[in-house]
Amino acid sequence: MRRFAISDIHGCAKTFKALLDQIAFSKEDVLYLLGDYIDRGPDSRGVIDHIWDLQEEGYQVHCLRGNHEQMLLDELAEKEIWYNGEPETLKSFDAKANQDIPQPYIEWMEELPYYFELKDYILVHAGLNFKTKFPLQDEHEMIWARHWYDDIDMQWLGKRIIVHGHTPTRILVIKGSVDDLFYIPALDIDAGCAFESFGLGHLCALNLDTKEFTFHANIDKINK
Ligand SMILES: [Mn+2]
Repeated sequence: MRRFAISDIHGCAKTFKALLDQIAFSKEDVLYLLGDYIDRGPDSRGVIDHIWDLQEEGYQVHCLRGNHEQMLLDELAEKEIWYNGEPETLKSFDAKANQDIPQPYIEWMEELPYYFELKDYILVHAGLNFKTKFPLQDEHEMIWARHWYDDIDMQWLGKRIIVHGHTPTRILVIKGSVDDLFYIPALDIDAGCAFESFGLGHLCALNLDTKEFTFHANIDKINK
């Protein structure tokens, strides 16, 4: 049994499937997905459909919530008025507006948890708020946090490592982060799949047991 984490697939369904092939993901393995399935890439619906297909076939896939799922839910609940849904995302659902996205997808997003706590890892989309006494209670920061490493409470964290995405990070920086775990017990695995800047444009799988990274270059058409 191997444990993997992948984050920020962002509508890049083909790249997601190719990366799973690359790591030879099997039913013996466990896959944790850290949110942001939708937006930016061309096939948001295809990403969620593939997750559902895998789960139905008996693969062990566990999904967290990202801020892009939250923005969609907030807009539908009329908590946000500025997020109208990206054209490519809506197109993938054959929808003209967020309200037309089929209900099972919305219900699935509503059920997504904010974090997973393993014995050796905390998995979360963006980060944790260590300015509060109870970092596992600030759900807003779990999907939105940036630049929080300086606040990490090493005593609270113990020997655990926080694995997250949300902030696109160049491949070389991601690879180097494993050597810094003593000082910064966190790994950002978002290699900016849907971005074309130098060093980004990859989807990353982290093997949680060996701390090895596998990268796959984006093979989905990027919407500019
Ligand atoms: Mn995000």
